[in-house]
Amino acid sequence: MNGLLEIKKRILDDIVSSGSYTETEEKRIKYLSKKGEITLLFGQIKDIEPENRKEFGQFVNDLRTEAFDLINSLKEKYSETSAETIDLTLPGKLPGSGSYHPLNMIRDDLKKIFRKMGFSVATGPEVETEYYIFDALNMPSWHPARKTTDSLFLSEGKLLRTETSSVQIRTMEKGKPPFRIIAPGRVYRNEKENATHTAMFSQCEGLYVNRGVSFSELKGTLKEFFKILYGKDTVIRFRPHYFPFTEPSAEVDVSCFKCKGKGCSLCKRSGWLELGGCGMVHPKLLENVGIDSEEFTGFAFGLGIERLAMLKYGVNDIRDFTENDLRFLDQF
Ligand code: FA5
Repeated sequence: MNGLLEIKKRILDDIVSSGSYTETEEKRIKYLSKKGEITLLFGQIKDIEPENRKEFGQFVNDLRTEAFDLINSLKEKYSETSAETIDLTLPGKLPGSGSYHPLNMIRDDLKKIFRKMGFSVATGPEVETEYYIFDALNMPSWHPARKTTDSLFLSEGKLLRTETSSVQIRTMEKGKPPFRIIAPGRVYRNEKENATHTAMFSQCEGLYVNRGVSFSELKGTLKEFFKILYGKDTVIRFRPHYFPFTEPSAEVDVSCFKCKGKGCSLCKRSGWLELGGCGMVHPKLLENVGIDSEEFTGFAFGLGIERLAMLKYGVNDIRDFTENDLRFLDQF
């Protein structure tokens, strides 16, 4: 037994003296592998006198357990601190960073610019009733603009809003003039999709109602907005148009930022890009919400948010905004 105790002390001292993870592993191989010293001690059991065999076997077994535990705890210690397991020359892993969606960025720009001009932000539901989309917007049941082809109807006479103009009515019926609001939000149309049209897109409605509001204020407001958004050299033009809810009405074009009005593929050689509709609020709308149209006048506009973003970021296909392709989104 004395000899065995010496062997035990030598082995355990040798293991404890390991100074690294690699050295500890070498000791495991030296003592506990198939041909390791402790493993080989088991092979000697058969040579021991029968009366001592049990004691010998127990001793070797305990030695193996002790050596095993010791090696494991040393390995644990070295794997936490050892430089061998941490390669300091590897480049660090940067945390993945997200980016804002370009439509969110342009919406934030819109809100910031119009807030500075005194507009507050209003909202309305995307599921609307025919009253807010048609009747209150001066499109009675016989009106051709009420055709169902580009509206998406739901059950119980409800429909997905086709334009944010419904928020004009919802805002005005809630209070008394003056009103000065913008209403950015999603709209839906039963449309064939292409590079400039999608069935789901966003608009930003604008409404200003007060005493003595004139068309020149509408022009000034939009002119200022586009200059802040696209730069001071931006030129806009108004083309006469028809909307049932404004009179007079116009479409607003912005000089193509890409070719500076000379004509290019983006603006289809016209030098202009159509971004929205606008006009003076039709007196019928004011009357529909109980506002005296002799006393108050107003202007309204509706801008396509995707179109604004296409211009700002030079995006040639509107569908890119909703495809969730990270190669596109990572650029912003
Ligand atoms: C309207 O929706 C009117 N409500 C705008 C308005 C508001 C006029 C207030 C007067 C007063 P329009 O259908 O032209 O108008 O759409 C306005 C803008 O939305 C367009 O100029 C365009 O920028 C954008 N737009 C229209 N249809 C689509 C579409 N399918 N995909 C993407 N953008 C669209």
